[in-house]
Amino acid sequence: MNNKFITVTSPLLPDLETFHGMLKEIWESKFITNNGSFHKQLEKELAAYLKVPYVSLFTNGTLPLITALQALRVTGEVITTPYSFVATTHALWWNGIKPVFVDVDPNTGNLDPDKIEAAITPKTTAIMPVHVYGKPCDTKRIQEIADRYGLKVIYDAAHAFGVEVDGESVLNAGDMSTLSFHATKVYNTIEGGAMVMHDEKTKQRIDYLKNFGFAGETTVVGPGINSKMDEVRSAYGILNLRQVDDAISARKEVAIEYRKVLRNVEGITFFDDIPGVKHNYSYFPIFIDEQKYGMSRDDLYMKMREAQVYGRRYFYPLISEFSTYRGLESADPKNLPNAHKMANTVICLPMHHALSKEDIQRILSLIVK
Ligand code: T4K
Repeated sequence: MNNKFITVTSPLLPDLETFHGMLKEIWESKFITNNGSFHKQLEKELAAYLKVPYVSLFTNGTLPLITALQALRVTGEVITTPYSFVATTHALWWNGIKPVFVDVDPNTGNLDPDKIEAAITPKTTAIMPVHVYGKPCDTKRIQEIADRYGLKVIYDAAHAFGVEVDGESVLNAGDMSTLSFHATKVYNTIEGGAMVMHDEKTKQRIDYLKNFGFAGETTVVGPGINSKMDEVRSAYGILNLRQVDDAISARKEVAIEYRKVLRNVEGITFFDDIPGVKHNYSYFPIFIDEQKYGMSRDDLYMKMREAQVYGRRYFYPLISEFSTYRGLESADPKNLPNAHKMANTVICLPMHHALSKEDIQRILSLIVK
């Protein structure tokens, strides 16, 4: 039996020799951070690749969320989803903002637009949805609600690198979108992230804010933070951008193989591609109906682990179940039935560019009985 570990993801790595060449340039220039030439180049190349007007690079995907809330002066209460990675809600907490959890649509896992209005109070200032697993939110309906109530919209697009709807980047929705370039993401800069904005003035303001608020050697325009990306990771990012399309194509092949087999397994469901959407295949979540499948999610999860296949239960437990948040009125499980059901039944199967046909068969053989 093949006992090689199969992990939920594996990072896309640039060619080492080419990277060495770029490191040599950095060493020679001695310019290793603070808006250097590779940083500038990567911001430009990313904006072109992602089909967005402006990109500001960050040192991870959490700080652009925190900074976006600061920049838009969001206060009071923000409507958000419990079905995400904790960083989404932590960004609110770090700004002294009260998260108000709204349930998700079981067909997408994203914030259910039908349930947003009932959660709006006089203290609500913004909506912070997540394109979970890279599946686009209903951005049109969310914007309509935001416009009606005068709310800001910040998308946590950590999973939505390169996702398009009818040829338009999903990152252009709302007031701002944020990305994560963590090692576990479709596109990575080891640690890293970015903010996408619509106009030059906002880009300028964000660039000041991520550099302590400095607008010149002696001018500080606001209480900024340090969340800059350095030259080494910018260079790495430039190289990874050249191979990300191939990585996404390889991921798509994995999704095709999984779907072909799992479609016939009673009690297992998954998301299909949505017509008109360019997906990035960042995750492959399956949902287990214990009654129909004849085994619980956790038993299957453990069975896979024992066979060295490490899926992950993204996103279990729900954010609303963590001690920081579970005292909130909106964290009551009765308010979040769909999110709870998803969190209690999900396993994200291994999904990355380097999975072989043999790996895929090994994973599927553990699920198909
Ligand atoms: N918003 C959303 C919706 C997010 O999902 C995230 C991050 C953020 C915001 C915040 O963005 P960042 O500040 O992180 O940029 C991971 C990631 O750390 C996190 O970035 C990600 N979401 C979250 C969903 O997953 P873990 O704790 O599951 O990662 P870990 O270390 O267990 O890695 C999973 C597997 O990946 C390992 O079993 C093996 C493989 N791996 C991992 C690393 C780090 C590698 O092969 N090489 C590696 O270097 O959190």
